[in-house]
Amino acid sequence: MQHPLPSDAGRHRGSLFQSHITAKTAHTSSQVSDHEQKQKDSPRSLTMSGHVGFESLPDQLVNRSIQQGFCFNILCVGETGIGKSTLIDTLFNTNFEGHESSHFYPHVRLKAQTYELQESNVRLKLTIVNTVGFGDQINKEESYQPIVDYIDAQFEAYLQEELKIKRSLFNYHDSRVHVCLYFISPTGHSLKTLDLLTMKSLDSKVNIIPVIAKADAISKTELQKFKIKLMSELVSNGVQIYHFPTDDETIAKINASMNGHLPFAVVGSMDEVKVGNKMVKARQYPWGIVQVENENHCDFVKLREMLICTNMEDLRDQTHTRHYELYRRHKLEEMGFMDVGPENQPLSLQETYEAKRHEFYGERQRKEEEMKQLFVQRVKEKEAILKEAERELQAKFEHLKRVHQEEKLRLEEKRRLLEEEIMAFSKKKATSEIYQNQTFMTPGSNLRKDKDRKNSNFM
Ligand SMILES: Nc1nc2c(ncn2[C@@H]2O[C@H](COP(=O)(O)OP(=O)(O)OP(=O)(O)O)[C@@H](O)[C@H]2O)c(=O)[nH]1
Ligand SMILES: [Mg+2]
Repeated sequence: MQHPLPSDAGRHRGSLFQSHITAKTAHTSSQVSDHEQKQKDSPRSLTMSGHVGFESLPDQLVNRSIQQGFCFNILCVGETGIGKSTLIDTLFNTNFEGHESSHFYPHVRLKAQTYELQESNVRLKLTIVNTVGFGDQINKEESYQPIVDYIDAQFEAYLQEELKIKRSLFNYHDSRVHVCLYFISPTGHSLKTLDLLTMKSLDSKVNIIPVIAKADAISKTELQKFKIKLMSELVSNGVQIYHFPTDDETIAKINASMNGHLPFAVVGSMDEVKVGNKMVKARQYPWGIVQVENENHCDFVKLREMLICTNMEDLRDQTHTRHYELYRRHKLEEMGFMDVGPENQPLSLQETYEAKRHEFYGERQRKEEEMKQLFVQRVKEKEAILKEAERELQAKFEHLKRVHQEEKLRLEEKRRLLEEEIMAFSKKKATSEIYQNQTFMTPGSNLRKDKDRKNSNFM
């Protein structure tokens, strides 16, 4: 399990095509008997008569790993000001120029920074990812989503590189998160809902190591009770935290005992204080000094030992073989890839591809047919609507024509009557004029008498 491999994981570990090769072998061999199969599978052990040299293989691996360097990515999740940066600085004995975050960000975001470190001849590309604004919003419902998204995005980037035809995993900067240090407030009470929800949504994606931050703020007896309470809450809520592996006998004992100290209660400080005749990292208070590296004061040394010295490679390995594998499996299944067919027969990538293509064409044809039918139906519906509209228009037109005709007839009748009236009137007028003229021309007529009478009145 503990093999000092660099980030070039794809070459040494399961690749996309391996499952296919294994499946094919199993399929052909199912035709021979179990006994024969066992004989075929188990290699014969032989004794060599002299030195060959492959005993240097582990050294070759070590040399190559040292040449290539290592990478390790830490995600720090915790409320603003809980001591994330101080702890990381103390862990790596460096000042990673961090800035204080504001408490007024509307959303949680993640800030990643990569550093190149070197210890003797071992180079480490270290990425520190910090949550910014975690726990500061009034509504904390979405606080963990950006963290989940960040972890998934790093898996996705690796998967995309792995799926490339021309992949270069050997010099790929693996940004997948190897460990999540989850900072718990030293309240002495219990986990907050946000802590539980966040850890629950991350536990299948990353190795979580919970730590009790600023452990100098809690008394010794309270701390023990707090640790027990936290662990029981994690268990009862089904949160899977990272346990130091106990399957490698060289470190099984120390790891098993360290698992009993989880969650580590840590204190961080880069300040050096003189204790006796030695300068030690500590936090100084009016009533005394908390020494960071004193195991009676806090679990900082335990965390550093476990995280950096003993289990860094296991954390990298678990990230690849467990968390990334799960992500990759879900993603490939989502894309329609399967190792076995519906009747449990092994399926090659080619077969899956062909089946998918077939399914895709079938689906496309079905969709095309559906679209065609829908189109014809729509055209028919539209035609019917248009015909109906035309019919209505025609009826309207006929109605108007009839009304117009009737109006015309009525008007013509009126005109005829009027003309008759005019004619009658003209006749009457002519008759009356003739009569008037006759009356006027007659001497001594009444008209003349009237005129004379009028004239005499004026004189
Ligand atoms: N009592 C105590 N204070 C600590 C401890 N670690 C850090 N602090 C103090 O807490 C304050 C914030 O520490 P940071 O390390 O900046 O916290 P942070 O979580 O990185 O803060 P942001 O990045 O702004 O979210 C500083 O004043 C530190 O000195 C600790 O273990 N105990
Ligand atoms: Mg910080």
